[in-house]
Amino acid sequence: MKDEKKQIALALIGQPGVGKSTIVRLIDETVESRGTTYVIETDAVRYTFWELQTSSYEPERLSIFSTSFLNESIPYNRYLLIVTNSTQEDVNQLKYSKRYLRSLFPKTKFGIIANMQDLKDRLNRTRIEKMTSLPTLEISAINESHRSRLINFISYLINSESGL
Ligand SMILES: Nc1nc2c(ncn2[C@@H]2O[C@H](COP(=O)(O)OP(=O)(O)OP(=O)(O)O)[C@@H](O)[C@H]2O)c(=O)[nH]1
Ligand SMILES: [Mg+2]
Repeated sequence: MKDEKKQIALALIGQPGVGKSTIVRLIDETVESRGTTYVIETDAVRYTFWELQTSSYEPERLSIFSTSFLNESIPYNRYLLIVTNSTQEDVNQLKYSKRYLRSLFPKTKFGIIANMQDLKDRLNRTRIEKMTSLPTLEISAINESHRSRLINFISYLINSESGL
């Protein structure tokens, strides 16, 4: 029989050290990286996670990355999860890059993972959603008890029409 699993692609992008790899490991600590991607399979779905480190959302790297991501994912079955350390500075950069990101990632649903909520002076979900108009998850990826929040957020993005 042919492979009829649903294919979902999720790109985690964000500045160096904001917690992208920790987030993938929070979902599945045994996950193995295949080059630049990580694959997590359930009976019905194959989730492929991509990770891109981007300093200041620089255009060259982003456009190279988006070309491969778009080539290897299915329109509307792909997600861009922008990971931030939730500082004012990082969220501001993200906010100013949003329009550009939208142009690079068509037919892609967007969400924000507002990581590092355990550290001081972090913006909360309400604040970030106001600034960016994107659905946002507050999390601390080093906290294993936040795993279900992360899974629920991803399920919510996958099952909702908002965020496009
Ligand atoms: N306090 C705190 N530390 C975190 C959190 N998430 C990740 N870290 C730590 O931050 C460091 C960087 O995390 P990574 O997951 O490697 O970050 P990354 O975005 O993959 O980094 P690059 O791949 O280098 O761009 C590690 O030491 C993590 O343990 C968090 O929510 N709170
Ligand atoms: Mg990493």
